[in-house]
Amino acid sequence: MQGHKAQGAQGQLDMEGALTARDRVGIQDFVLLDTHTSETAFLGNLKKRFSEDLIYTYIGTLLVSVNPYKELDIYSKKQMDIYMGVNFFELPPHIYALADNAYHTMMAEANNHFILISGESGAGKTEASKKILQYYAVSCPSTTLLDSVRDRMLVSNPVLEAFGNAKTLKNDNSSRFGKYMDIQFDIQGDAVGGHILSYLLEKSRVVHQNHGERNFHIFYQLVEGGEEDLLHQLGLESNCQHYSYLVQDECANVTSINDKNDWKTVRNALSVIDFDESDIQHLFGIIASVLHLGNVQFEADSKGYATLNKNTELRWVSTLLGINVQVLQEGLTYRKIEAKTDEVLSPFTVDHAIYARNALAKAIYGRTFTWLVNKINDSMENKEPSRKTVIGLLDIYGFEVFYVNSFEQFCINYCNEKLQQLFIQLTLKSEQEEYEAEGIGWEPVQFFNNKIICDLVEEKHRGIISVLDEECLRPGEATDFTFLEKLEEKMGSHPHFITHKLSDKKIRKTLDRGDFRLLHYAGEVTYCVVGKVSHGLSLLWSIIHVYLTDKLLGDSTTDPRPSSLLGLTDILMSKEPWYVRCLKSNESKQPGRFDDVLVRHQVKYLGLMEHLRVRRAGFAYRRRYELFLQRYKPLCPATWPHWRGVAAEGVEVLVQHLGYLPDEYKMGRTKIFIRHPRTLFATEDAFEVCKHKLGKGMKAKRNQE
Ligand code: AOV
Ligand code: MG
Repeated sequence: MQGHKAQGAQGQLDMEGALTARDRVGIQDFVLLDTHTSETAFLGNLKKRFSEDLIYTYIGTLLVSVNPYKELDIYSKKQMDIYMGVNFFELPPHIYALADNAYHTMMAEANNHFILISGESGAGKTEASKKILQYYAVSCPSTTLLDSVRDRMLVSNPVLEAFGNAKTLKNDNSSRFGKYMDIQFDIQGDAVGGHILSYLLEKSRVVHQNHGERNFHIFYQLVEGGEEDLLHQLGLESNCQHYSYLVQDECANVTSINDKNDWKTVRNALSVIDFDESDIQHLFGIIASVLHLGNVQFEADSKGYATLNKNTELRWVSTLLGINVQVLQEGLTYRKIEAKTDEVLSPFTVDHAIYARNALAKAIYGRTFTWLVNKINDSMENKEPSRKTVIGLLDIYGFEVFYVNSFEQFCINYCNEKLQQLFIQLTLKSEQEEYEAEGIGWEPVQFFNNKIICDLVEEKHRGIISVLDEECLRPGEATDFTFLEKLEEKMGSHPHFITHKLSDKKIRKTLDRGDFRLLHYAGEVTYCVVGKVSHGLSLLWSIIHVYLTDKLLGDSTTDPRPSSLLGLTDILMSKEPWYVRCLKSNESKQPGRFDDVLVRHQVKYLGLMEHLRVRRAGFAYRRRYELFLQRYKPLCPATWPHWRGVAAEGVEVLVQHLGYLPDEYKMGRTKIFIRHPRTLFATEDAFEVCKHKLGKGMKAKRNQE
């Protein structure tokens, strides 16, 4: 990514930058909007741009993206070239500009960065993260060796999407796991490796899907697209209707999805990431075993205990997993109880046997997913010990509300709550605290801090997770209802927590006795505690509690284990942040439709207006006096080659010389604050020219010598 300006860029700049065109295309950076405090003006600008297919707009360096639900011709190689090495604000807003800016800052400052992509389900996070990865993979300088690493990084996407994404009511390709990917760059700026962490795969989908949703894509791809030989070896029929895990809601066929083609893509991708034939057999053997397991049916014997009526399916599971069929059968129909000297087998009821079967299917799938992520990581690993910097990409599942919300939604929405908290801490809060610390005059901006909701969930001894922990320590005594009662006892008066019992008459009508409702930052969600979807087993949440401790908080007793969500915050806090805020344009996935109410709601809860206010009143750039002076001192005779006084005074002399207007900058205790990026860019341009001259001068001098 060389620092040259491409020719084509200027034409576009003129088109969008000219005042005459302003009415048509709106303002490309909200910071420059005249009526900056008005939400209506904000929405008007977004809508105007959206109607011209301009889906990206800045708030300073934050990128707002509105899902167009149609293919736009803005992601070509030509477009990438246009954005390469060009200053952020010189071109129309683009995801490539953000990617490029993060890259150049990383190179200039030799530090680590991350790009946080957020927004609700279907808003365009995964698409945005793919565009960023493509930009790095395509634009970085290339060698044959690196090409293969880059190919692997790129194909990791279709593979992980096949196994970790599914059709939901919100999104035909919804991520059902959280993904954090580090892209590693060497000292020359080449992309040389990658590493993925996965979070909280929604395993329950393997055995149960809500109305109108599907299982993970890979099942349909295998059954619809799998070669005859392969299906034969796996004992599968090429018909989704045959598998009970796939037809719970009869929506196997979705117009936007072509399972046959996707199968080919995944097969090719697997060979790129070093899957040999035996790995492939192994992988799909496991996937097939899950489908066979789903078809294992139980009947009640005369005492009401579970028996297997026919065991062809079980034989396939046994063959594919290499487990003795007898052992498998016993495992599904009996519980082993350890007595003093020997083991006693206690038979399951049909409900329990189904539960055990489903638990096995989920465990198998979850482990396979972790194994797959590890394999992908092996193939992208860069073993060179040289120094590297990274740009991390975070793409998790978005906030979601369904008709019935279970423990999975609770985890997903809590994840989103945590990310919003991180955003608040890093932008609204720390920004304002810094002005205060630096003694910069400042009118504080009010914002809603969602820490109160994070605490409600995670606080030690008092939060929802703690209560669940306690209940899980009382096997046999705790039930769904005692859990709910405990919550009511502890949270009773909390402004963000409601249950049937705690609410007034009007709200009570909208709640069942087994529900609790949280007022999340992004909206209200009613969670069902009682086992509506679990064949009436008691303490549903405690059963999947393992999932929580294992996946959310990290548990060293299970291995291989996925990553802990709490660790993620630390990973991110140690890096420089960039933000992409994705907005959903309409609920019906229609191209070009902009639903004002829906977009306004998102603008509100994402805190975009507050962010704009802080940005607008604040300063886009700040540098420590020493660093600023060190870099730009050649631009002023009084500071070049050395300034012998205090750094802050040197900076003052320097910026006076450069003609900074009083309104353009402020001098803090340790740093200079610059209001608009254009001021810094002008200085940077002058510096480039000066460097060039200085370089020539030094070369001439050397030649003379
Ligand atoms: P998400 O990642 O935010 O949802 P996606 O990135 O999967 O959402 O986007 C959903 C769909 O919107 C995609 O499949 C595309 O059809 C369309 N789309 C999104 N961004 C663009 C774009 N820039 N250009 C064209 N179409 C786009 V979730 O994973 O459900 O939270 O959990
Ligand atoms: Mg996604």
